Amino acid sequence: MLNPKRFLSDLHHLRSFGAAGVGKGVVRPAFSDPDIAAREWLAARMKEAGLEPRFDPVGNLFGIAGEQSLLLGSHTDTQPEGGWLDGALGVIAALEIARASKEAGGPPISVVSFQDEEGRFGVTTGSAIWGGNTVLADADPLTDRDGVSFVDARAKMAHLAGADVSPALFSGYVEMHIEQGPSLDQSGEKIGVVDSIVGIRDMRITFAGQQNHAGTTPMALRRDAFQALSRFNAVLNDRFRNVVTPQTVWTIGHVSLHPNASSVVPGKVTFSMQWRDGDAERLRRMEGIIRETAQEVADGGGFEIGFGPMLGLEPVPMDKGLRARLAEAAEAEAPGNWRHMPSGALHDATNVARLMPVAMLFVPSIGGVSHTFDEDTDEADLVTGLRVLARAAGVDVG
Ligand code: HGY
Ligand code: MN
Ligand code: MN
Repeated sequence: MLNPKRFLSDLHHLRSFGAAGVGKGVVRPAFSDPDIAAREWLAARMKEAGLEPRFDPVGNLFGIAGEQSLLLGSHTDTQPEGGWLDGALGVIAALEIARASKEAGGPPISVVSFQDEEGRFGVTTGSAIWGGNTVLADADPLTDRDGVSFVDARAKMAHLAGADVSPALFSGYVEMHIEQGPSLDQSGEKIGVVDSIVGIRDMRITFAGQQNHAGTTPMALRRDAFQALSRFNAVLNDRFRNVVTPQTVWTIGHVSLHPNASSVVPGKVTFSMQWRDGDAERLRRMEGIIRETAQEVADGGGFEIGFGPMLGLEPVPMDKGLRARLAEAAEAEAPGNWRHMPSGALHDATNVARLMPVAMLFVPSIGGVSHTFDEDTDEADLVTGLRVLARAAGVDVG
């Protein structure tokens, strides 16, 4: 039978791999020692549950229940500073449901923890490769913010890696996740049934000017890379106003300034430029504005400009049939207290949608925060999510 205590205990145990910060923080980036240790623990737990654990060549870990099984899961890697639930919730809920179903002689449920969903190297790298949104040859040269390549990082898991896992084993994919935003927390609703996942674009931009002495170089003669970034950001925000909706988001989240010293006019800046929206055409228009603005800033101040490879995923609707099953289960567990909603965060489900029908459900995030040590959800809400997912998967909830 579905065992919420065992589910919560496994979820807390997973947090012990990379536990950090105050509260329930975790530092477990893809291919770090805690990430690999967590995956080895999870593989053992899958085996105990009667599943066949298999790592694929990029570190995605599957627990296979048999052919034509429903696949449940998410990811167990974290952001450089993350919470205990982002990804982990969907994987451990999947484990509990697969285990309970086996014990009760229910339908076969398989489990997955995708690798590098948080994009240390790309955008949802492990599932993007499995789903065919990118190919290994293109992913291998991608580097993290310290210059480590994907191919070198995944070599750390070579002793675990096996053959590709065929998507033909699975009939569909359902991912439970924390919302990571404010909607459910503010409304007091317990479940979000996702109707679509937004699209994303992500690239690195470089402005190269002239590194020089911060005391002797007159302001008019400077080619200061920080000033270029600052100007680019201000002009961009202004130009986006006519194009975006209240749901559109864009972020400069990583900045590397060279040489990053108080008495040196910075000669070079490389930064991440990311934007997300549910409309692929709007994403395209925003790309045009970004490239044009960056070029104008560069030309106006005498900077060399560099654009890195553009990574991205298209907006994806969820499968109607699986959505209906989740909606029915949500109504049974939280009558009148759930909603349909889009996902503003990216998820592995986007990539898996190329292979099979997919759907997602959300539980509330306290204060609407995630990608921070402060991320949390009431345990009662986690259990409601577990029960909705189990019901939708056809597993006895007791
Ligand atoms: O950034 C995202 O949306 C996800 O958490 N990878
Ligand atoms: Mn996640
Ligand atoms: Mn995340």
